[in-house]
Amino acid sequence: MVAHQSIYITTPIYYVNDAPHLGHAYTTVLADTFARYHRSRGRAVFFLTGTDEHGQKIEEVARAAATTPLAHADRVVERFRDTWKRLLIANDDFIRTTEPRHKAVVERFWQRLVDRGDIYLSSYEGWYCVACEDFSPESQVVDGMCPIHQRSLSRIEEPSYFFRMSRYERTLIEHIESHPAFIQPESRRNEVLAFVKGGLRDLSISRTSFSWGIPVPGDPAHVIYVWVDALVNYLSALGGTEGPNADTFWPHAVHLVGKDIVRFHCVYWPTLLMAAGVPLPKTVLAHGWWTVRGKKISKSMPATRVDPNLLAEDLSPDALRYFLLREVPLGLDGDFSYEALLSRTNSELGNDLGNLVNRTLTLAHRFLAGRVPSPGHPSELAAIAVAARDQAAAALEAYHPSRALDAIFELVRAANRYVDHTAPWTMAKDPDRAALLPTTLYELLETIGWLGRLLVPFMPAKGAAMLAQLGVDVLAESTLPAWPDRWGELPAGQSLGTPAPLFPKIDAAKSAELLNRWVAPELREDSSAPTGGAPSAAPPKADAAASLTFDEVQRLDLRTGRIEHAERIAGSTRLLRLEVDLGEGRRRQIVSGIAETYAPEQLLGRTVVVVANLAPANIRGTLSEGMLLAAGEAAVEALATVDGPVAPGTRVR
Ligand code: ME8
Repeated sequence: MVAHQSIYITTPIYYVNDAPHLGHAYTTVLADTFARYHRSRGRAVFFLTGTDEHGQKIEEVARAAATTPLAHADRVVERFRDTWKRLLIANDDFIRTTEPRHKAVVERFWQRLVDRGDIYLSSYEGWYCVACEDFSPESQVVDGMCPIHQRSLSRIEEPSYFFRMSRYERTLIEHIESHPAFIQPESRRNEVLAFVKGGLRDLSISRTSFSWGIPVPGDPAHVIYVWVDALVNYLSALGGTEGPNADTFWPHAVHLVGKDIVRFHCVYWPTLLMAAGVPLPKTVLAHGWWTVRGKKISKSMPATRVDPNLLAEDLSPDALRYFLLREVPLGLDGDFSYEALLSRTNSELGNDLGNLVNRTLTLAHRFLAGRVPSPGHPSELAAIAVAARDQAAAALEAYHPSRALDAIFELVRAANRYVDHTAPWTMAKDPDRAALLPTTLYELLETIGWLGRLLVPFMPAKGAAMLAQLGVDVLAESTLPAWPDRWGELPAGQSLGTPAPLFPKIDAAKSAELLNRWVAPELREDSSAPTGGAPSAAPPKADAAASLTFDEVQRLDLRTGRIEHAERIAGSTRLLRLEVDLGEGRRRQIVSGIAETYAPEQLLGRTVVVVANLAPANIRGTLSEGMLLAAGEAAVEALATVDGPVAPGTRVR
């Protein structure tokens, strides 16, 4: 449970160099889901998103478009606002860094740092990447190029104000070490700690070679470094540290960010706040990247662009949100596939959830004249619903939305089994069971009410539609639908709404049509093939006859690994959880389907061959970071090993 009953949830403020893509949608949907969940628990929530409009990058894009930076920003910001509306994002505020309210707070913030003696004038000489809006350490520069964006760096030699970041190195290390919730997940926390322990240098925080930014107070030849300007947005949206909302919401902040901007949020931001004498935010929560065929979705890579607007329009915003939240555990990277989106929509949303609602409502109209019956004794569904609710709450408090959805869909599946085994349509004709029919349907209707309330944070429109089909006047509830509390609250006698499919089935022809609309022609699997086959954006399917190039084989990172620990995974006859030393200074956890061939104790100390660069996956709720090679067709017959002693982590080629 959150100790404090108010919570401030933020997304990064996005650059207005181009329209939002799926990556931006992901962070914003995560933040909206957490915000809606906390609101449904009756907590005070302030949810902020916005746009980052200053800096060299925006100035350059505007110049290329023969317009002014502000005119450019005015145009692009509308695309962000439209997208958030389409994705049912209910933010409490939207901040633009070009607004006077922001500028005023940035200027005061700067002055505080000056007053503390933490800003001094010197000169900067080094490399700068405009795409990163970041200085590139000499050690990372290869042939004058940015290693992330593969674009040439600018050599900068100019006077610059510096922030005495080095002063705060010790205090930052102490803060991170004594506040485990500050940087999540833990892997990011360890990275940041290692970075800070490597030594903090003072930070160049002003530029003179362009002018699109907030002028340095008292020295307008300089503009304030865009990251300092941008980070302060989290305070300026509250009206500054003395602002009307600051008392309630600062420092109860959870900053949601992608892993690309962890350093800015976990090193620059906290040291700047320390210097200004402002308490640090409670949490920086970093998620992984969405990729397309292994490449990060990014504005500068048109081939990876996935338009969330199109997907939300063609499916529903709820289906897209569900997919983003369910597909990848928060913190890991995920490869996006249109097929996986369609498949989850059809199976989990259409077949499992949609059918449950539809058949229950249809039965209630047929046998109960469309009214909620009186409740009888609670069935097994009541206990399952309480467990699902409590697991979902615990998962959301710990920022694991995919786990929360898993728990909620346990209830969906249990309710479908309940329909199957009670078979209410046979009850009316069976004199021994006819009296049980109303109670049975009550249990199902109440389950749908609970599901609607549990799902509203994830799928606001469909959750509300489920409640509306039960005759709950969603709009009349004082706030938005509340998290479920007591079993049996659906009032007897209430008129049910008309059943309508929540997620209409997408058949093969419709899928082909949608893929045609979504996938750019150059990205289709076989763009030269005669028409007829459904185009696909999924990774190429293995073709028995196809041979791999040498480069393709080289992409496989095979390594020797020593098994340090092995145990069975409860509830599975096939799976073992292994801890394997790959010479990385930490053990990798690998889930392996070899339990029918090997007992855990047989494996300890063995050297095996591991696919080390397999994308991490969640198997039965356990993170698996690699795969063991083994011989055997359907069943594992023997593990692949090496013929002689080698150190863990040795390359196998
Ligand atoms: O960095 N997968 O803005 P930005 C997942 N203005 N998330 C992604 C993503 C992907 N492939 N691509 C982008 C900036 N994101 C600064 C922020 S905050 C004070 C200033 C998401 O437009 C993710 O949240 O480059 C990432 O951190 C953010 O968009 C970067 O957005």
